[in-house]
Amino acid sequence: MKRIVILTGAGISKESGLDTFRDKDGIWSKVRLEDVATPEGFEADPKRVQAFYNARRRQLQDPSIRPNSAHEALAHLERQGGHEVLIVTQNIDDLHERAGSRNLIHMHGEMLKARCLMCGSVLAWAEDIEVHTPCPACAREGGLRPHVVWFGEMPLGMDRIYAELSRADLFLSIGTSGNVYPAAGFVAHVRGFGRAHTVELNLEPSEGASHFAERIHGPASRIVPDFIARLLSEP
Ligand code: BJW
Repeated sequence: MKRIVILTGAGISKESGLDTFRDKDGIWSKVRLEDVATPEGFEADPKRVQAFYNARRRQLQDPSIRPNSAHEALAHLERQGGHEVLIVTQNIDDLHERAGSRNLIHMHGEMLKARCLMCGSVLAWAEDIEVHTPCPACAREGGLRPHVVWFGEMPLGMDRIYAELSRADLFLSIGTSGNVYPAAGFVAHVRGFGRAHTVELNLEPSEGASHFAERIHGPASRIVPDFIARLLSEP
């Protein structure tokens, strides 16, 4: 039985039809991250930020957007029960859940949740949020925002994530460019304990590729199922 921690990023959802951030045609080639992914951007123009997330929330709920074989392989690994599996995803989509993964931390939040800045409630949310949409919990207007983690904000679940990284036997990093901290530093944290095997599975070498003991490059829908099949066939 291995303790496996799996970090995922936008690349795992690319073949499901969701854009990555830093690829040539990615989200940051169309909008400035300072405008839509910082608390300062939200304060300056909440309407623009809400419109950006409203569009992505609607896209996520389009029937064409479905988990792909990489999400499914990770869910299969957890269901098999032979290993302790934790997925730490930077993604705000719900494709891991839809594939069947249950032990999951959304460190950058969730697109299908809203948070009220007035009363602190976190609510399931599938509709558009307008600037004056009242909070269903406290009825006040102007405080609802996407439940996502912007630059300069503290990612979620960090205590549990670092505890699990410290105990891991195997660390996989899938579909992430290694540009954004603290996630980009997880591999160094794991290696600091000197016991876990570390593997990068990405379309191309990431920023931090040299920190991984093993590197496998190609589309997630192919390399992740192959890797999981190999793992499950080990004695
Ligand atoms: C495929 C594929 C296929 C394509 N198959 N692969 C200097 C040093 C250290 C830290 C910092 C620093 N300066 C600033 C910081 C902190 C900052 C940071 O990291 N900045 C960097 C730019 C340097 N980080 C933060 O602010 C974080 N908070 C924090 O540090 O808190 C501590 C703290 C707080 C306050 C005060 C002091 C300390 C918060 C980061 C929040 C990130 N938020 C976003 C947007 C919100 C969610 C959303 O709208 O979706 O999260 S940014 C965006 O980047 C999103 C992602 O989750 C995140 C990571 O992107 P990801 O997943 O890696 O995507 P890409 O596009 O970059 O890469 C995709 C990869 O897939 C590529 O490699 C492709 O090749 C590959 N790929 N197709 C397999 N088919």
